[in-house]
Amino acid sequence: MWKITCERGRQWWDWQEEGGSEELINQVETARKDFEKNKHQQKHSADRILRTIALYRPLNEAYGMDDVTDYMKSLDKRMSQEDEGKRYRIQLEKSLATAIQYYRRLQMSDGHWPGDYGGPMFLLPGLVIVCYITETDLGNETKKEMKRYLYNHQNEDGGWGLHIEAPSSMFGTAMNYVALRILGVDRDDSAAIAARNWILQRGGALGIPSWGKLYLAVLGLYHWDGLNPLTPEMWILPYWVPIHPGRFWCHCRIVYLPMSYLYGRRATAKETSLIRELKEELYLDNFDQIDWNAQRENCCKEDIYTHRPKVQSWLWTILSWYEKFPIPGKSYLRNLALEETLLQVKKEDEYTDFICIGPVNKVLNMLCCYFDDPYSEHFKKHIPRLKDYLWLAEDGMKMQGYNGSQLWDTAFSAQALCEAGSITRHHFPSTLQLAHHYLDIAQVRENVPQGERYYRHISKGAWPFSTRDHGWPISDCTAEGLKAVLALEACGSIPKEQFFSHERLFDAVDVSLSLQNKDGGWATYENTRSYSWLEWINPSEVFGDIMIDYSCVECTSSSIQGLAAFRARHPGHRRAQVDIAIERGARYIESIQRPDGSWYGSWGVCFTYGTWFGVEGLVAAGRTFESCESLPKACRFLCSKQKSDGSWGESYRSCTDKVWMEAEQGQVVHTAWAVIALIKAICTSHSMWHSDVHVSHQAYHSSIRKGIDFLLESQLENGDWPQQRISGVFNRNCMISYSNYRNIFPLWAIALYRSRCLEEI
Ligand code: LAN
Repeated sequence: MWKITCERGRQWWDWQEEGGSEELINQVETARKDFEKNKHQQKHSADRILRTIALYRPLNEAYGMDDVTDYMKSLDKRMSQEDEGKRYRIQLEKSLATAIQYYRRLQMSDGHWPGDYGGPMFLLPGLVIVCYITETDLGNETKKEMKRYLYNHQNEDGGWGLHIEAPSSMFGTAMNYVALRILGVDRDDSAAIAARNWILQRGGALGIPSWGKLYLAVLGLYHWDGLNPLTPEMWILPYWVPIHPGRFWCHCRIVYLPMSYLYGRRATAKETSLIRELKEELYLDNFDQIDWNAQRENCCKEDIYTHRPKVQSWLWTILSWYEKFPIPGKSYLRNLALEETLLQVKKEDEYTDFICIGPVNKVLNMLCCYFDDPYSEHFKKHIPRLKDYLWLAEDGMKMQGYNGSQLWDTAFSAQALCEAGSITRHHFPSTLQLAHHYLDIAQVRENVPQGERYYRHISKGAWPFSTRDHGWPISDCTAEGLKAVLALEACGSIPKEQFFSHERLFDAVDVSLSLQNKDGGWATYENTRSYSWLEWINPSEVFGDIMIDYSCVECTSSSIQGLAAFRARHPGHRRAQVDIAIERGARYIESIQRPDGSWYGSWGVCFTYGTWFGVEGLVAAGRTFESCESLPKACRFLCSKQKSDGSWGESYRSCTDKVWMEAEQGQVVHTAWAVIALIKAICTSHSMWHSDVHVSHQAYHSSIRKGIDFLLESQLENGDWPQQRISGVFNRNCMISYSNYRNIFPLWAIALYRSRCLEEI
């Protein structure tokens, strides 16, 4: 039976030969069967293994188990007694109490909510390939579950997409085909045949996008001449050059870092019989007779998201001459560059406790260290940290997009729970205390030593997205962490002696203020360090807008909200800077509102998500419905997208196409975002209960009420909500799961409605 272990936010699955009651095992098996039966319709798993195990823990063993039996009974009783008008109020309370009663049981002993952070389909193959090359054993049960995952997410046409809901692409298909074969699936297996046909019908794996070319090249399955140069010498340019990698978005720089080391060394695995077989299976022609140089720009049409401008192709041609022809001093420069890139790789490993910033550089860094010295301690330290990225669900074992979303989910959960006010305070206080504990242990308490040398921004006082070990500071995680701490400490359930010291809050504010950009907005991890024309040299065909860290509505809004919440508590601290930062942030948000009233969301699907942040940011900055144009416009936008059943539903295609695309079915997460935005825009205006304003808000109120009713109707009996479509995104084109959103946001919306809009009835 599998066991999930959580400690200091670290969550990982272990296989244990013994254990697991028959009932539990049956429930897990049923979950697997249910998924498989419906895998082409519902591609998103519902984290049923974690949840089954978590709910199975006896009450007294799990933490935060305030006894609510009597309370739940009393609600039923009141429901049957009260008159119609009051019954709705109790219905809301009951919905919240059931939701919290369910959700608190998923909380772990360190206070965080674990969850599946899968979605992308190009990550697991990277891990499998690197483990193959480095001879790292994953264990039979893990391999079995990985195969299950690959089978479950193969599309009906035999291919795999960039993410679970995407149509098949060469990147997805060739990578996952190789992974299947490495995991021991025979070439004559029917899934393998279907996948190979998909690849060969499109001319073979020659047209795999650049990242795939790199993975194949290290395996010896693609010739290095077929890659556009990943010149490591970039790293020894002076920093003032606008194309210095230190100026890139951190994810971009830190993924191309190990790539350029591997490319610079042409690091290639030794040939095995499997690799010889794959050389035949992936291509139509004989591997050794392929004109590799002609493949540099070859990318399958199914894969292309970002089209290359001509300048980029010229750049690659010039750089490939540099690779090809003898130039004096070249090998000196190359050695210098390899030394520098390896040093940068190793520092990133150390500073993140070998977790690394994300799943791509995690395995590539590990590979660099292996090629550097397979017997080194440094390489070995990578291995136990692979588990941090693995997640088991009913669809199988996957590699997640990060080492989890622990802090992010916990910060939102805490705020939603606080919004439920007396319900949580009176009946579930220990869940609030535990959440506070997680926020405490997850805050970053120091800066990276010699940070600047490694292009790192300050991190002392920041919150990361996942765990303190990971430690990369993020603007909106810092802000949401700060908001959550302030909300928890104001709710009355946290003992005073456990409060954060003022210094720790001040540190968070310092980070927040330091991250504001010249344009008034906030980007993700760092300030914007270069120009958007760098996108002309974006080498990745499948991702958009990755070159620099751009200001976005989400990070700006969260940062404004964090600063505003802090200002209310400590009105004297850095007051002038805080005021100015908030006002500049609000103007930035106004400036990027689209003509239709919406905001484009960069990290969630999509206009619903962006508009929720846009509204919250403006409201936190003091804008009101009556005093500005942006809020009414945003509300009109949202209402125009409401479905007749009261719900909202947006497709992930909004993110890729940058125009509103309706999802056929109402989504609870979108409905909650829209409802929260409307409530914040409408129900917080002080004049709302004055007669004339009240009348003009009637339509909005009924729209909000219909949204709330949809959420109430969609709630399951045990307090959960159904898992629907994927709701997160990155780099415009790849979707990612936020498995706890289905609980957090409906709960938050209903709580908000109850606390702010009920005077009306
Ligand atoms: C994340 C996860 C968190 C996310 C939010 C905090 C929600 C957002 O508001 C700001 C951006 C951020 C930090 C973010 C950026 C891109 C990430 C790191 C991810 C979506 C998780 C995975 C993704 C990363 C780039 C995936 C690895 C793939 C590559 C193309 C390098």
